[in-house]
Amino acid sequence: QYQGEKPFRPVARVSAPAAPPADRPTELLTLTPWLAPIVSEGTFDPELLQDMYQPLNLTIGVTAFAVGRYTGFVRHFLESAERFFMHGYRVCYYVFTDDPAAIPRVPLGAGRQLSVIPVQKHARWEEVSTRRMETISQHIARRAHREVDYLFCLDVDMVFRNPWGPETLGDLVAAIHPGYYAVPRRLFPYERRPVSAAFVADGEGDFYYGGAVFGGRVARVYEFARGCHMGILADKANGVMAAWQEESHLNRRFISHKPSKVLSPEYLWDDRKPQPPSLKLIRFSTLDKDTAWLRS
Ligand code: 2GW
Ligand code: MN
Repeated sequence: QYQGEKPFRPVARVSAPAAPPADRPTELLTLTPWLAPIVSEGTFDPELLQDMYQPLNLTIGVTAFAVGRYTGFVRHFLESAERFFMHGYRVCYYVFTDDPAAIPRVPLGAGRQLSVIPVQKHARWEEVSTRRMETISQHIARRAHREVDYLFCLDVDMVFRNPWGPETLGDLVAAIHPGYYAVPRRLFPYERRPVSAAFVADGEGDFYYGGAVFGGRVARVYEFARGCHMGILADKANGVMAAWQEESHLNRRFISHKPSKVLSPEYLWDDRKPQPPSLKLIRFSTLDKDTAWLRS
């Protein structure tokens, strides 16, 4: 079992060649092979969506975990969400933390509320992120299923920079990982050991999704998170930790339970990467954080 430091994931640099090689388009697909839309700027009509979704009077939930030093991200996360996330909709933020007193009371717009939910702090860093699947599914079963229609589960070390609206709503929603949207499938960092429940064989897989963004109808998110949690538990019983923890399990599950909507890297970017020309808008992005300090 892996016991050491979390390995630093090298940031894949997107070089900008004068002309892209013919076999590697820089434009993203707009439809998956199973005909789910891949959402990016220009693929939807915001006014039409507004007219369709506003009358439904939906409530959108957000989960974010802020354990240990990650409480320091909450203010920026919430303030930016207030500016850009689901403007004009009812929103419930669920912030899970080991230190409720450290969560800032950010002023929220009308119809938007914050719930701070205490969780224990796990000693091992792998547990902090892998336990999220368990906590999310329990929270949906106990409470969120009554309070929200859709739920997004997001990393907290990120900020919103541009509007995130009803174009993101779907039964089961995944986001393409910013490091792998232009990478051939054989290089995707899936879990490759058959001993793991997250195992992905060569030739399997569609996209490499990020663990930092997933969501959908609350009942579907329940099933999804629970399924991932079961895989994580099975691995734990076998003394296995998947290559990228719950992100590996999420990727495994999205192969057999295809997302009905896929978000382009506009919705899951990383400030440590230069913005490629094919990406028109960055809506939600990982901050360039001091990884060593955060995890010490
Ligand atoms: C995570 C790793 C090592 C040490 C601490 C933590 C940690 C994470 C923590 O101390 N406190 C905490 O609240 N978290 C939460 O887990 C927080 O919400 C954070 O955004 C999330 C994922 O951890 P993070 O952001 O440090 O990991 P990344 O940005 O490398 O995330 C990718 O890989 C993860 C698996 O290791 C997850 O799948 C994540 O969803 C991915 O984006
Ligand atoms: Mn993160």
